[in-house]
Amino acid sequence: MSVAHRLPDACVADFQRDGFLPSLPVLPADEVAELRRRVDHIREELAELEPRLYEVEAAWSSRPDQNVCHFLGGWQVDPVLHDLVFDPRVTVPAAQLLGVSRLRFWHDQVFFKPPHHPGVVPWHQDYSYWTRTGPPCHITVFLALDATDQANGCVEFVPGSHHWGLLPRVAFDAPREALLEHLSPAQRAVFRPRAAPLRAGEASFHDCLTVHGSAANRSARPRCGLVLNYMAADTRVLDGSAPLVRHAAPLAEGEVVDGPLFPVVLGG
Ligand SMILES: O=C(O)CCC(=O)C(=O)O
Repeated sequence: MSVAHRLPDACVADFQRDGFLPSLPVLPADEVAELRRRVDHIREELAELEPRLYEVEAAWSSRPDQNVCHFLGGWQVDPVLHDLVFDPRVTVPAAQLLGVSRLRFWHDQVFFKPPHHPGVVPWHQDYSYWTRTGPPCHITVFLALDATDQANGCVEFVPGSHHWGLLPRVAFDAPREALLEHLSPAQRAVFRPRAAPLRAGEASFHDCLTVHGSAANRSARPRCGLVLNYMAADTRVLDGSAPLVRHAAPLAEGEVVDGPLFPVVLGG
């Protein structure tokens, strides 16, 4: 793996201990501004672009005043979002933290909270939505396209929760605390979320089993996050009953997740 963009060993140790790396500078201001414009464009044209995306969150479509704007597959409609998927400033630290030499793209997501908006992202584990692929060796990169803090609902992580095993899946529009009823008393006792504020252009990285979520945007500022999800290149299909994402060719159970929508982005 190239030496450029590699993280110090201490960052990897923190990630392994906590299940997340809270912030890493990734992109300069001009590139963030360009991405932000492009995400805004997709949001403005969402109705027209929807058929080319993987998914627009149904809970948001039906109640946009209550739920966070969330969609997947922007990399399929915008060339700058597309190229970011392969960018070593993202892929090198992601592979290093995941502990793999070959990294595969899974999908992208946008989470947008307008100013003064009540939408939350309930506590959840990403892998609870991804159990059709496995074993769990996936990582999420949350790239802030706006500065995020507790006032506008930055992401918060529960340190050590990546060691808790798989918890039940929570609906996107569930109450923020819905997951808590599924925790053991011991897990609840150490449930101490840590906010991960970011400057625009910084990213957090988290393990697919790390419990995380975010509060409402109480500020006058928008909060836009572009999320890139990756997995070990040898991740397999565990349920071949339907394509893994819209537009993907069907893959049989047991096959390696492969194809043009799931490119190997590092390690050939
Ligand atoms: O935007 C948020 O607050 C949540 C993001 C998230 O769930 C993720 O990055 O996996």
